[in-house]
Amino acid sequence: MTAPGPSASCLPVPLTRGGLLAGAGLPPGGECLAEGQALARDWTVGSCAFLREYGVASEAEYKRRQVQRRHTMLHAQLGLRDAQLTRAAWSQVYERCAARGVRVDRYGICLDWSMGYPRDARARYPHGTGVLLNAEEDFTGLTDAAPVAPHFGDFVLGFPAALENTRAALAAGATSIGNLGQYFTFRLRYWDDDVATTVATLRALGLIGAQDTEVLVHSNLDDGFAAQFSDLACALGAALIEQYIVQDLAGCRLSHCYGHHFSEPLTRWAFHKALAACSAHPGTMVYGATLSYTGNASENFASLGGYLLIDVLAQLDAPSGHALNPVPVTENERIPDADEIVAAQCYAGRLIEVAEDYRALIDGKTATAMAQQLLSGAQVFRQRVLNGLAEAGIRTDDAAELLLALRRIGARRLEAEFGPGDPDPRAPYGRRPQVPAGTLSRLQTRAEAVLQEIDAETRSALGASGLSILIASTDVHEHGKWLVERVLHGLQLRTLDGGVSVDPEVLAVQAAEDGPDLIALSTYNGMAMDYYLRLREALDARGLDIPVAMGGRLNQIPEGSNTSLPVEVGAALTRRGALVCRDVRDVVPLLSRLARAADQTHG
Ligand code: B12
Repeated sequence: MTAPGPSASCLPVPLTRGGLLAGAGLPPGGECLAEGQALARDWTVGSCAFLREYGVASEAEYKRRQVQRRHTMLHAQLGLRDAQLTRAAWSQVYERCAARGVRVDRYGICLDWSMGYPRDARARYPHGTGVLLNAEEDFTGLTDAAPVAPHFGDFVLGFPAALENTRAALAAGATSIGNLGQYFTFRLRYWDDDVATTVATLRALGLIGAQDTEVLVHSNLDDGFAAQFSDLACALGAALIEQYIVQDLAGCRLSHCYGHHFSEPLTRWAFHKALAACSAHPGTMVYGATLSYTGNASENFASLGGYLLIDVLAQLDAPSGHALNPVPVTENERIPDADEIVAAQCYAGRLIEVAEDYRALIDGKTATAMAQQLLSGAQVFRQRVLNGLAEAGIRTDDAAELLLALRRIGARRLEAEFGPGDPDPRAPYGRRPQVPAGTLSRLQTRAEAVLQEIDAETRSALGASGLSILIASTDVHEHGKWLVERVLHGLQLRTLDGGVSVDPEVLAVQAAEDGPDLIALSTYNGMAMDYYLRLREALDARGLDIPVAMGGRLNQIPEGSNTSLPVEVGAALTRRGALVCRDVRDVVPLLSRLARAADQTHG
């Protein structure tokens, strides 16, 4: 693979039109939408097994029908690297669940992230763990394999290949296409043309909006800004802003998903109520609370049962058309296989049957009050963001300008500038969250617990060491980075922010400029070895012998693998000189060693 040259590093942009749209050359949003609309003459929703089986024009129609019948729908996430294996799983999972009396209503396809690159350039870029569909027939091959609603959720909208992937998904009978949430946060490695990404996304939205058939534009809030806000009112506010862009400006129907980061029952239920109250169209799916999977399979069943019960009760209370996603309990260990998906779906089928009996035990008043708080905070956030952007000179009636400005500002800054919470210098982003997001508060608690375990002598030696650490994450996963930062701050160490989804060559440039004593990397995307070797090469080229600590998911998809299953590379990384960390605590002895070595050199 020969990837194009390194990208420029991302510095905070000034909140002015010049700063936010610098170097953009962005065409008007209306023009991009019109280009997509014109393509609707040639590209329309095709047939698929699901539409034929249920005699519906779209999944939205099916969803409304199921809501009327009070049928709780189920979503399964599929995607092995090999298209044939995915096709086999597509029919097997459906049939095996049906044999147990459980109907899987929809499948989300985990496309590989390299599907986001333009098709003709794809081979030159890195790839990940998902399935690659290179031709239109690959899409139809899947959607004809079983009568399950096809959901092309990831790596379609929000990427440079948005238009070509949307055309293929529509032709294969998909009437739910996403994932707009990814537009705001995901950066494909070695791809920095956010204007091309914006234009392609708007053209795809134009094509979707011009269909005679009802097509849902899907956005997973947790893939977007929701994972990063400390205030859930901002997460709901982001949904309202997306509604304004997608529905009011682009003329499409928007459908949201949430769930990964909603691990507490109360906020999960309240968020559902609030979202249902402000959504005009059926929701796509409620994602499993995957962050709560921290144990082995048996232990994770408790988490599965916990969030799923809330989701079923929430649907009985306020049916929103969302299908529920029982995530297989092995998810934190590896990408689940068909057996594990079937087991989780059957578990959910039984839970749906028994949930009704729990309804009388639940007093929804607290959740209703929190939902109200979320709704009012979200409205404030939406209005403040739009006013703030207008004041900065952004045309808020132009979808292209709005999208690009939001993406370039980022969640943290949006919350800091426009969040509904009162200013509070002790809060993560300078504002007291109205409804705190559990993810960040749990990470904070974890960091405090780690700090408490460190003895006073080590603390004072590290505090006095003057060491500086450059911290970065190799991909969109940033909680590991956040946790490490919190621990290092607690130890009074100097941290340098290397960013999220940063290319190795860019990180090496920053290391050359800042001269850190250690580079701390958090990685999750199945390319730990590839990334490390590229970083080492780039550091060597600059004559830098900086140690590199790595934590997160230390695995790698072997070149030429078609199973998509990454293999563990921790021991190989150690042999190549990386400092492998299995736990955030592991960084402490490393730093102590560095501090002692620095002492000896200077003393
Ligand atoms: C949250 C999450 C997400 C969020 C990330 C939000 C965000 N802004 O960070 C979202 C929803 C966006 C997401 C997206 C994706 N995800 Co994800 N995600 C997870 C999840 C649930 C948790 C990971 C996490 O943050 N853990 C919290 C940290 C703090 O805890 P920890 O991981 O145990 O880390 C400990 C140590 O390792 C250490 N540590 C971590 N980093 C470092 C660094 C240093 C220096 C040190 C010292 C220590 C250290 O600190 C922790 C405490 O000790 C995992 C599954 C799971 N339950 O683990 C999947 C997982 C990591 N994701 C996965 C995948 C495949 C994806 C997607 C490709 C899916 C898709 N189709 O879109 C995309 C990523 C695309 C891309 N371009 O990279 C896979 C990775 C597969 C693999 N490599 O084996 C996993 C394992 C799920 C799975 N089984 O399929 N994801």
